[in-house]
Amino acid sequence: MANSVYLSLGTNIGDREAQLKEAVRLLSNHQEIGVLAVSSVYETDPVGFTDQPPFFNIVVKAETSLAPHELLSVCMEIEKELGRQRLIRWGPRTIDLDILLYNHDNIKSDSLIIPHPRMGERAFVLIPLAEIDASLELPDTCLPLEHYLQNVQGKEGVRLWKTADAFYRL
Ligand code: PH2
Ligand code: MG
Ligand code: MG
Repeated sequence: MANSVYLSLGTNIGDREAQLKEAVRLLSNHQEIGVLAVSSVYETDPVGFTDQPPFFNIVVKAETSLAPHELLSVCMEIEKELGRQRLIRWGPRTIDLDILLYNHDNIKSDSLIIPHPRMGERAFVLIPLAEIDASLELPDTCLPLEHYLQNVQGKEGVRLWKTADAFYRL
């Protein structure tokens, strides 16, 4: 499974912890995905559309033999399995799985952009991502994660809720 990927998971309706766990379990059960690391769980203030409940967010590091679009399909299947309904863009969801990074690749198609176009401005992505691998660099700008972490707004809206050890055992 030659490709290294990072995924962002978020949820703000239903049993948030159970849904995160189930999504990680479904990822790790997939034949062509191996989960390598799971961050702590953070409770985060909603960004974008702010009139909605707080989120739980995590980042997952995985290896995969799937191509980027195949991985996207698996993410969307898991969202469906967990009962996601797409009602409002950036609105409440039982689970959202976004591909952040796929190797050091830059990918642009109608259905998929990697690195995730908003990851550099989202503290709820950067903080759990840095917990797993602080030495990453974003492939589009070739700037280190540290650069984004120093400049990002809203870090106070990202609060540790449960440590990685207590949340999920690999
Ligand atoms: N996801 C969004 C929009 N806003 N805010 C937080 N805190 N966490 C998210 O996962 C999130 C969001 C769109 O996917
Ligand atoms: Mg998203
Ligand atoms: Mg999404």
